[in-house]
Amino acid sequence: MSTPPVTPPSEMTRNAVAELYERPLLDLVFLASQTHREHRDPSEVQCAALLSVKTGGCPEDCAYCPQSAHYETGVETSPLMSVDAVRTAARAALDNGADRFCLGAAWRSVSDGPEFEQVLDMVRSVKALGLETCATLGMVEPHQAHRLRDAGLDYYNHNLDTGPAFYNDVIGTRTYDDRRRTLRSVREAGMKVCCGGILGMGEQTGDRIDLLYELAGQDPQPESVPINTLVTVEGTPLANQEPVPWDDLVRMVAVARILLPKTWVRLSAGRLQLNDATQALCFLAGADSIFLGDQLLTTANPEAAADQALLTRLGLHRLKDAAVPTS
Ligand code: SAM
Ligand code: DTB
Ligand code: SF4
Repeated sequence: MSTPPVTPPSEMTRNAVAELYERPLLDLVFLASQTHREHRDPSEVQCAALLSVKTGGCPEDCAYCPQSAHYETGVETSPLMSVDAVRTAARAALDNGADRFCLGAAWRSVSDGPEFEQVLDMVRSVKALGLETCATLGMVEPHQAHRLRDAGLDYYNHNLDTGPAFYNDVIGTRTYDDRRRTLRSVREAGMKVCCGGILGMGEQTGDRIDLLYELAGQDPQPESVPINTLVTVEGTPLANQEPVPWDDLVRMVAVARILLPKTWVRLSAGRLQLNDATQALCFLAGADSIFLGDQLLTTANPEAAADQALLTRLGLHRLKDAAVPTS
């Protein structure tokens, strides 16, 4: 029988993370499921909605991204949305069962000025609807992070994307340390950290282990970890990557759950490419969060009705529905 790790997950060495990662898949799923049940109600699924408030034309060269101005992807650029339009989208997301609303902008970094003020107003108006708020706007400086927090931002999403050794193969216009700096600004401003990565970009197993080690070693650990599988987009350098084998994804989710026992582990981009059985195994392995709604930022996500049907079939419920008395 497999024994649980005795070292606290946040203090595990890189070798210990690798040993965990290499355990037999079903042992891992069992251990992850046990961990999940010790810390949370495993039937609850946190549901975030995503809205691209400024789309395309981004100066960064992230090789996976349809919004980079470096590639011809056919994504139409659009300027910053109005606060009213964002409020309308957030209200619709709330009605559809989302509990968190995430604003995404195709920016390299936040710049002080009228557009940032408008984003702060967006945060205030989403917060006023009673939704948890999240934003992903690129790099932020400490004073900008403070302003976002003061406007009512609960989470800031900034992904490390992969391990440090593989990172430079994917992104040339900013460094791993830039990302760590932004994460520090977010944390020091008192916001919750949403930080994860992408599978399927051509990384080795060791790079995935490096990413898990990085995420688990943050002190405090991120409150939310999105695990994306690459959505391949024509025109990007990674357009022809092979799909991620289902068991690789389940393994990644399981190890993330064991290493980050109190964190929301989100089965993030790429769900449209997964069948129901794989998603079910991911939930068993401790995934407890999804993006809800048929659109991610520029690519498609499962229809809300299909997700609701899947959750019902698995005996899971949306976090927002948990507070509703059943009798
Ligand atoms: N521009 C900001 C930034 O990069 O920090 C925020 C938006 S960016 C689109 C947020 C994250 O989406 C990226 O860090 C990456 O992890 C994820 N992402 C982007 N394109 C993706 C794709 N094609 N497949 C999977 N994940 C993707
Ligand atoms: C994250 O980790 N995944 C989301 C969110 N954070 C911002 C973004 C996924 C984007 C997928 C490609 C697109 O739709 O443009
Ligand atoms: Fe720009 Fe973000 Fe896309 Fe990178 S991931 S190109 S920073 S929008």
